[in-house]
Amino acid sequence: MAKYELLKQEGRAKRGVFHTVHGDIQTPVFMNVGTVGAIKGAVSTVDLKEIKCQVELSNTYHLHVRTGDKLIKEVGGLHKFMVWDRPILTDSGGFQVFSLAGLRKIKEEGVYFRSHIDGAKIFMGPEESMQIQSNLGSTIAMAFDECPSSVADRKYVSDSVARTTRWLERCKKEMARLNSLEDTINKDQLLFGINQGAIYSDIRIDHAKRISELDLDGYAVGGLAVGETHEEMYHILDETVPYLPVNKPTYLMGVGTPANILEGVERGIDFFDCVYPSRNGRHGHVYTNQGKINLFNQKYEKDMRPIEEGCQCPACRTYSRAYIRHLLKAKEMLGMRLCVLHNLYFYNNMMEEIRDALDEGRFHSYKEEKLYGMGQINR
Ligand code: PRF
Ligand code: ZN
Repeated sequence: MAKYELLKQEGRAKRGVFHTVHGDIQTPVFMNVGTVGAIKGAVSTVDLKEIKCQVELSNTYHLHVRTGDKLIKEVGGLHKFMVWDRPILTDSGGFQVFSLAGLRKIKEEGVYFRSHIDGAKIFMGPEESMQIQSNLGSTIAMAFDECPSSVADRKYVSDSVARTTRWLERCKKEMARLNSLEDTINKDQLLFGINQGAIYSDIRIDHAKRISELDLDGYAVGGLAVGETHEEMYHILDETVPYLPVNKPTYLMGVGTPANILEGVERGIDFFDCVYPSRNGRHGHVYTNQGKINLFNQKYEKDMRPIEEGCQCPACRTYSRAYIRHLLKAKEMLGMRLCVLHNLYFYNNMMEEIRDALDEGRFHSYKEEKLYGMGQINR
């Protein structure tokens, strides 16, 4: 059974549909980030259905250290716990351990670290990451990887990538075992491998070829948007994505701005996720087709227009820039919430526009128009 159907291509850009037990995912898609099982900014899973969200993303590491995956399994899994029946992707914990946890030590078997919540000693390796994600019962589990720094030297990156490959083989084996157990929440849990290699194209390409042989359910490009320039990121995508299977979904982890997403789609990416829309929303920074605006700016004081004219999001359908600005200044939670709802809608809606453009073979001109409107390119 082919899980991913490639519906159309325009250059390298892909329009596809990914069939999962929790429903179809139309790609390209943006995954809405709910790290601890909730979108920051008081956005509920009921809201997510109103803002065109197809996939929610949560984190293995965060749910393991707080409340715990065993408890979540006992109450029926993450879907039931957060009341969300559409697909959920869980990140493996590797990246979060490196960015959040204290005193970490990387060994062949996995990573020893201390929890950022209470300092407790924790060990996480490929098997543990798969076990936690299996307890959560997410639709898609991510492989346990190391994301080397963008300035790591060649020798470090090459050794790290070799270890990440060995970890991936262990993830695949453990996932198969867990999916065959009697009391597993989601016996159809899918596994995506993650390409690494920092900014070394040859290491990236060798790794992409190697992991493609493992016939996984999808492939991510990790280790980007970690300090390198946008041009370096686009170059790595140009070089690497052609070595990932075209008949499987591709995922660019933690990316990015609307412009980054348009450039990623052009280079063959299906899945994206990023905290920007929710984080910016919480600070009153909202996206429009004319670029990002800061609602704290005094010029919006008496502006009774919606954030974006014609936007069908819950904020714009009802409230004005002036009122939302007032709420933000008064530190009322509703202000934040409305901005986050608008921003996520903007991202999810842009993905729908991208899919429509691909369906009609006009992605390239759509992209140029969008970037020009947002002030990202000159003409
Ligand atoms: N690995 C994992 N999660 C990630 C990344 C990665 O490299 C990134 C890099 N942008 C974001 N999230 N497992
Ligand atoms: Zn809106």
